[in-house]
Amino acid sequence: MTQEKLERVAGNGLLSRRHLLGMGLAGAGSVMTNSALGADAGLQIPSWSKVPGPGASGYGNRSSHTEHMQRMSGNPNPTYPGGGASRSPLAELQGTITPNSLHFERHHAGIPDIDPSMHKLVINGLVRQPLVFDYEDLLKYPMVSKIHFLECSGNSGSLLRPSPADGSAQSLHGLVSCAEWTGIPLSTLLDEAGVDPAAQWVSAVGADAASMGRSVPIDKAMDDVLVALFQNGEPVRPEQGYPMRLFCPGWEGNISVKWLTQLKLTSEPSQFRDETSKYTDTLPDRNSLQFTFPMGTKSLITSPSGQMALNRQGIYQVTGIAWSGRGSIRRVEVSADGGRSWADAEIESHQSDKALARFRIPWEWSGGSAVLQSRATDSEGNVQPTRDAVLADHGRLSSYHNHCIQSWAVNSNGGVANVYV
Ligand SMILES: Nc1nc2c(c(=O)[nH]1)N[C@H]1C(S)=C(S)[C@@H](COP(=O)(O)O)O[C@H]1N2
Ligand SMILES: [Mo]
Repeated sequence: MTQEKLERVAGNGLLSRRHLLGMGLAGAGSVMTNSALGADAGLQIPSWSKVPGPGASGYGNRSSHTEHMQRMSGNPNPTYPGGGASRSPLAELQGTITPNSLHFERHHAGIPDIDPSMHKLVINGLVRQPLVFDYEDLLKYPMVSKIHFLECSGNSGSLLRPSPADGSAQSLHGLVSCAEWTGIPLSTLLDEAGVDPAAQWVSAVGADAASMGRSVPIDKAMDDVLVALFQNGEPVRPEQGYPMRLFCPGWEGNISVKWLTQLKLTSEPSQFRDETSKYTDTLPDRNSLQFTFPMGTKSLITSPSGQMALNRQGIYQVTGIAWSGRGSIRRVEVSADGGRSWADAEIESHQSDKALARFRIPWEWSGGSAVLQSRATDSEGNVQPTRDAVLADHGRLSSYHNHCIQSWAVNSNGGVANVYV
C-alpha cells in the first residue's frame, strides 16, 4: 500500500475501509527480510518448542502473559460493604463477547454465596396460582440463547462533569459488557402462573443482602425478558447473579436483578429504592424522570483510546464497539477532525439486536494533532448525540444514561486523552 494509492474518505487521514485488507503489510506487522528467513533464523528454536508442556487440566486458565488484563474497581468503601463496581478492560478486548471473568460488575451489597439446592424462585401477587421453583425445576424448561449487551445506567457519567477526566476506555466507559445469555423466557413462567389482567408490573427482588428490587412493566416482561441461568455457555457467574438473574435486553443494567428470588405481579410499580432515589434523571427544571429504561444509541473507539500512546506515524486501525437498547447498529461513522468530517466505518459480522457491534476503519496519523470520534446510528434511526446536545437536553444534575460521543485527542507526541470539543 503506497502513499499514492491511499483513498482518503474524510479529513485528517481517514482512509477507505478497503485498505483494512492491506493493513498488516502497511503498518503493524514487520516484513520478513532475507536475513530473517535465512539459515541462522531457522535454527533459533524457542525453549517451549523443545520440551513437552504440562498436560490437560480440569479447568482452564488464561496465558500467564495476559494476566495484566483485569477488571478495574474503585477503592472499597467501609461504610458501604460489598458496594461498588468493576469495569471491563474494553481497550484490550476484541470481537463483541466479554469473557465471563472480565464482565463488568455492579453490586449493592457484595456477592452472595448461594447454594442452588437451597435457592427458590417465587412467582406471586396478581396471578391465578402462585408458583415456587427450585433451580433443578428450572433447568427442565425449554431455554433460549440470546447475545445481548448489559450497561449500567451510570456508565460514561463522568463525561458530563465540567472538565474532562484523565481516563481510559475502561475507566470512563467500562460498565458495559456483552454475553450470550441462556435462560427461560419470563413469559413462559408467567403464563404458567396465569397473569391476572390487573397486573401491570412485575416486581423482581434479589437474594443479596441489598434485597435489590426493580419493577418491570408487564409488556416488557412478556416480550423478551429472560430468567437467565447460563452466561456464555456456563452457569451464570456468582458476580453476575448465580444461580439465576433477570435479564431485560437493552434496558439499564440495574433492572436486570441478580440472584433473582421473587417475581411479584402488581398493578403499580413497587417504588423500590433503586427506582426512586437512584437511577432517576433529575432534569434542569429539577423534576426527576423515573423509569428511563432503554439505553441510548452509543459507540466508543476502544483503540486508539485514552491513556494509550501512538509510537510511530503511519496507518492505524481505529476500532471500537457500538450498541443500542432499541435495536441493532446500522451505521458507525468516524471522524479524525473533531466532528468536522465523517466517514463510514466497517461494521463487522452479524448485527444482533441489543448486542455490541464491532467497527473498524483505517486511519493515517501523520504526526499532527487529531480528535477521534465515533457516532452510531441504530435500526430505529436514532443517532448518537454530541456531549453538548446531551447537556442541553439532560443537564448536569444527573449523570445517568449518558450516551454522548466520546472525543479522544491525539497530540503531536502520540499521547491520547479524553477531551471535550
Ligand atoms: N440483586 C441485585 N441485582 C442487581 C444489582 C445488585 O446489586 N443486586 N446491581 C444492578 C446493577 S446497578 C447493574 S448495572 C447490574 C450489573 O450486572 P453485572 O454485575 O452482572 O454486570 O446488575 C443489577 N442487578
Ligand atoms: Mo447499574
